[in-house]
Amino acid sequence: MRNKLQPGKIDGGLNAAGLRFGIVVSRFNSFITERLLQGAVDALDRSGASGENVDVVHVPGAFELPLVAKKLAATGKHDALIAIGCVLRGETTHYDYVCSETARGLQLAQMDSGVPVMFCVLTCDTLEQAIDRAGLKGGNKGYDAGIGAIEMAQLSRKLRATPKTGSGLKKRRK
Ligand code: INI
Repeated sequence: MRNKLQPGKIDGGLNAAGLRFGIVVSRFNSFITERLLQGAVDALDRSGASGENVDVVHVPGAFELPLVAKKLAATGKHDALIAIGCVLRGETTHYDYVCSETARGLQLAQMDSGVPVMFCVLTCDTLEQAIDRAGLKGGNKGYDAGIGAIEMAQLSRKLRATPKTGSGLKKRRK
């Protein structure tokens, strides 16, 4: 049975023209993160973004991504941010702390600021797993994050709070 009611839909499109993006990239495991960056920039470029509307900031490691994402969001210059990193499991528990704090910090940055932050941080057991996701068998997760950033940027613009009309609070004529 088909419903008679047709709900209104709010979707984010995939046209990046006129949208502004910030990309934060970790230098740690740069062999991987620079390929993810290329993928993200490729997605924005193919979707109509222009160079002057895309800022790229490098940080030492994944752990530093959240603070810079938060600071970028506070500038108010970007419609969406992309955080790029690659954490590889080592012999100690360091990996777990870096992964969890990076994810938590990036989520806090987007929730506190209201600016979408794409989580493009690979968390892999092996270098091979990371390579697969940075342009090989698993595609390029940077490209995917770029496309996601466009959709979230569009959605954010559409869902921006606007003052209600017809509230009856008209300005009194002098
Ligand atoms: N940073 C990463 O981005 N990836 C890693 O795999 C990694 N490992 O394995 O140690 C890593 N560590 C550095 C960390 O992000 C900070 O830069 C460092 O602890 C200084 O705060």
